Amino acid sequence: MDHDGAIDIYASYGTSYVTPSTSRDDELYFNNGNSNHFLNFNLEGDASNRDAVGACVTLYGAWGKQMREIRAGESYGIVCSFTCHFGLGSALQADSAVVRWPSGTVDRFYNLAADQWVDVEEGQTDRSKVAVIAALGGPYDQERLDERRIAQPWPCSLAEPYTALGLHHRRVKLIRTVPQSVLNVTGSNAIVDWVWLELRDAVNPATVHGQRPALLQRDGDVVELDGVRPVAMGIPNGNYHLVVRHRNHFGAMTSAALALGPAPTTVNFKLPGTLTYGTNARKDVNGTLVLWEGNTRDDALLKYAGSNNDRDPILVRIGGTVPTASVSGYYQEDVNMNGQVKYAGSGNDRDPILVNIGGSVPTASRTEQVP
Ligand SMILES: [Ca+2]
Ligand SMILES: [Ca+2]
Ligand SMILES: [Ca+2]
Ligand SMILES: [Ca+2]
Repeated sequence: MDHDGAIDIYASYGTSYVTPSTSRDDELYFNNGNSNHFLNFNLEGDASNRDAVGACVTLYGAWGKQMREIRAGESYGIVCSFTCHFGLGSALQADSAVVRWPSGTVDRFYNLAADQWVDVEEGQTDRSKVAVIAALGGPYDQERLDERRIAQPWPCSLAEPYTALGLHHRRVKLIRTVPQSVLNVTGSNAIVDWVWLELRDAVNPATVHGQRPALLQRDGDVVELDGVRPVAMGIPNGNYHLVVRHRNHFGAMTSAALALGPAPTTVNFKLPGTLTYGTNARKDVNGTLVLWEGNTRDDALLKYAGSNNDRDPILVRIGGTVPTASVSGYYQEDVNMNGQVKYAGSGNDRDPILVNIGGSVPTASRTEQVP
């Protein structure tokens, strides 16, 4: 009932099969749970029936293997939830989940963090796949930051931050999380942060058809939540513009619509040859194109001064009064993404905003080039 992962039970009493009891009230066992963990799957069929009756979910982890089937009914007059519920005990993640549909389609998920509801649409892990490569302006070209990340994992959020930022245009019920083990990878494939991919309509690119949170590696690969695979966008194969977005950087969109299918289509936003929508959608750093950083107030404008500027939130984050103060953690105001919000002094998060609007006129602004 409350989606906390501890199953609740509703019991009704009747005098006959379908007549409510006049002597006994219905009862609700409201299970508030304990310290154990869970993973739940909600399935939606496409080629198979919509309720996914007959589908089977197998979950693999340190405990071995568990299996659940979606059944239409258990007995006369009762019905069980169509949700596949798995108790994980003390385990914090599952190694993989395999969903077998009545149609024969198979969907596979890897490295699922515990305590989440996973929405699965039939065939989603094999649709409209993209192998995106991109770079963020904030942490880019700062060698020492990269070195630090090799030695010490970046304090990245386990949950994607975009749901909370209200970026969803389309129904997405899932708050996606990754296990800590995915974030502990070091070297060129270390995870820098969450990014957000969108597929836009080929003719009217303001229309969003599909969205996914994904992970950005240090070398620029944008990957699934297993930290490795190209991203399956989960919507039918077809022609789409691709948008890559980040919580405090401007997004960028391909100027061309791409024909996407089950084999990953590579889109390298770092290359000048990959044309993007609008003018100067990306920043040129010695020939590599990166996303513009500094959009601490997540709108389509980069501003240093005036109303709704992106500089003030930095000061507010560090307390609002002492400009030399700093705060550590995973914050939108951390423009250069070194794990620390700083307003003044060396390596502060304020200067890059001024640089990106031109460097000299504080009242200038820059506009995001995404329709
Ligand atoms: Ca409950
Ligand atoms: Ca890589
Ligand atoms: Ca802004
Ligand atoms: Ca910073």
